[in-house]
Amino acid sequence: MDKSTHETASPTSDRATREAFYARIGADNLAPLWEQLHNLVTKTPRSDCQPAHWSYRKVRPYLTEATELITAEEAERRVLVLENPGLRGKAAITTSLYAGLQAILPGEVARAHRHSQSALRLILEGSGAYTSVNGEKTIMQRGDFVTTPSWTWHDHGNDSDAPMIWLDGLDVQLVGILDASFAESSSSDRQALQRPVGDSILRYGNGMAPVDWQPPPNRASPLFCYPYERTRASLLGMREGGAPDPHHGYKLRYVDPLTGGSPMPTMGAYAQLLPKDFASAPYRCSSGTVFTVLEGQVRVVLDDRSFEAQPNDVFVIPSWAAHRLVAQEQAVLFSFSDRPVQEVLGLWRESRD
Ligand code: 1HN
Repeated sequence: MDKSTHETASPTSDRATREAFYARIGADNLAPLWEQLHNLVTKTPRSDCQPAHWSYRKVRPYLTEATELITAEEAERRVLVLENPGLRGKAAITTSLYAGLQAILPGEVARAHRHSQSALRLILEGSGAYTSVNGEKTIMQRGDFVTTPSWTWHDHGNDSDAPMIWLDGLDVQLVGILDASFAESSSSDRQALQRPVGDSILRYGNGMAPVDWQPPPNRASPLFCYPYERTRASLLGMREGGAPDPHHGYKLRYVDPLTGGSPMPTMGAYAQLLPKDFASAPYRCSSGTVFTVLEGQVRVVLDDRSFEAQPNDVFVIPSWAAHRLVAQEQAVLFSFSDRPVQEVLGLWRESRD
């Protein structure tokens, strides 16, 4: 722009005059966009979410203490929330997602309820506890991925002889920003079961489906348990069948077998195998992502820090944070993010450097 034109077009007002104006219009619920525009529309994502790492070795004793402090019954859900250091007080691990570690002792029950928020679980420790989802019980083993889609009744119980610990992931913040939270408690601790254990895997998990199947209103997969045994077999098979992707190693996404979409509309979940001595090329995407290590150990390298993640550790990579994954031994990672939401809205991006 021509300098003289610019100068004549510029109103002259000092900071104090402007502040006084902002204060006056503020009383009428108005604000000047020009003071905020650069923060609202950034060239690339700017997140308060920080990279963070929770060591299971450090957190596990706190979970034991929590089991001595409060019963699952009193707590409703006995969970230690993994709070992102940049988002403290918001029960958020990324801007859009919640994560926590839940402990349930032998004989305990976490009573039935349902809510708009979708939840996923990744079993970290113990075996033989159950989750029941909409009338079907599933017995869980380490590494199993289990969903409780929006508005499905769910309760957990531990009929085994050891504590059971899993990672919970929920779309709490996403549902919160939409003011779309509804919840209901059941009058009974355990919901009535309507189908035998394993029914949904037999109906939907064998490349077939009941002939008149119609998609449910919550748009979630009717398959709600993905046993680790099968996931692991697929990853190992992929390793035999070709070279790894330079950014991801051998990476699979969990799918709704009826649609090919994500198991729940608001969260995508993934499992990946990094072969021994694999060092990924730098990668970033617009979905803040929560990872946990199922096998091996992984060095996570970001621009300004790096850390070593061991089995059952959880770590989070914020939106658009470039990172590399380095495996000195073969490793398996589970991860989840809001990617399906961004994709359906046409927002999701990645950069493969
Ligand atoms: C919830 O329902 C569970 O059912 C766990 O196990 C964690 C965190 C926030 C809101 C609901 C569960 C939760 C939750």
